[in-house]
Amino acid sequence: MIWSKEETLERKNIEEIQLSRLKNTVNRIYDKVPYYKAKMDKISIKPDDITSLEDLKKLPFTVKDDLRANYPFGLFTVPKKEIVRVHASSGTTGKPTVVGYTKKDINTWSELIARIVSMAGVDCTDVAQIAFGYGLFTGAFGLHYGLEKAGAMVVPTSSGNTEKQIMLMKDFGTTVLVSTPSYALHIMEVAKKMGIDPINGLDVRLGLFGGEGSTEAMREQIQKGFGILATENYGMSELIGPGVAGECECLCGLHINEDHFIPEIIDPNTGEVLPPGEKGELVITTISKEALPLIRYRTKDITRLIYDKCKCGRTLVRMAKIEGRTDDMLIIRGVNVFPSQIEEVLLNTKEIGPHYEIIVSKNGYLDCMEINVELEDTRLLDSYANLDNLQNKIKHNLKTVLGIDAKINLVEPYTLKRFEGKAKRVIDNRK
Ligand code: DLL
Repeated sequence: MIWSKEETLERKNIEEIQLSRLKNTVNRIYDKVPYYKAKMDKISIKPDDITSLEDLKKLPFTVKDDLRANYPFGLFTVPKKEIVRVHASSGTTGKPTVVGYTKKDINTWSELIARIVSMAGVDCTDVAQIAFGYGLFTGAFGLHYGLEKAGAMVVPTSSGNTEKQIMLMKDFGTTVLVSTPSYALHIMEVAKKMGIDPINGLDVRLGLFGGEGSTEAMREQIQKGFGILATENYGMSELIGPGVAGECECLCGLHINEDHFIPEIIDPNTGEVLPPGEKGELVITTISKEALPLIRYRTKDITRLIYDKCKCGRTLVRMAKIEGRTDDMLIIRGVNVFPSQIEEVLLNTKEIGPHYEIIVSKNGYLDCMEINVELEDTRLLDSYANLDNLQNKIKHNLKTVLGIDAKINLVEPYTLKRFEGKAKRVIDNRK
């Protein structure tokens, strides 16, 4: 279902909205945030210099360090009394990145989520179980209010407590699972252990997955294992949380809510804006947020934009599945490797399951990569020759894709760590 008319506007009309909102946003940050004013004054840009969308390029980028430098509320454009909610990103070191919302921001957020969940096929007959952690993370609360707005019955189980999660799923007739893709895999596996067939024993028909990257091969595993349509949605705490973009039922890229976010793709090394369709770092300018508007925020996520009209009728530009993050890229013996490339090869090998771990270390001066991956079927362990063949096959396929060697360790099922939130599959011991 198409939730709002803005999803199908002609490009010219979308751009009119974008320009008018961009001008308001630039005026707002210049007037209300001394840090932004100083940044713009330094390069002699005034809000009046922004007269077209092309002028966006003249504005400076914002990066995570800008938020850190202004911790906790320094980039807010409203006094604290107008903030009704804060969330924070789960920074592993130091202080988190804090984001704030006015009442209007919270309404906008619910509206955008209602849009993306409707895009994926949710309606008022659905029972949506939210298996993201409730708390400072934006995932659970963001999806919660938007799903309610779309009319679904929300079951706020939060993440973890997987057996109980599955029991409620069965008893309440959950039709929509909201989680990270890796937690969905784990839920699937635990259901099987409990003697519940994820396909016939549960009513789940749709997944709303996000918060972390995953490959098409992973999507296929989840779709097959659960018997569901696995859609993906994208967002980031700094930008609003989930709600920036989402997939419709055509599964051909994530529609960006362009009347609220202007996307650009840049070369991450030079900062130059790349021509339409080229792959690079996604940069987003928020144009409707009150409390914490961000200009040209560098997401570090790598994707490309797709401008052709989607079969669903929406005209909103789509972003391709995120390929990785500029800070996730491993450089191994001089070769750039994205964990998603490894995942694609592993998950396309039928004898192994979707659970793996990448370990990078140094042997003297030389980088070494080792991959632990679980076998799907323990029977392979009985034959040394079969194991050896499989190891060599994976090694060969990885070498073809990456151009480098990796040591493959095939391990027994259920031996690697499982994740209830965002998965951490890379251990880089070189750091
Ligand atoms: O993960 C917001 C979110 C929650 C989005 C739930 C969707 C669903 P952060 O914790 O700030 O916010 O992490 C943002 O997560 O820059 C991406 O690298 C990654 N990410 C989020 N969604 C996707 C996705 C939330 N669909 C960071 N595909 C982003 C790939 C994703 N990566």
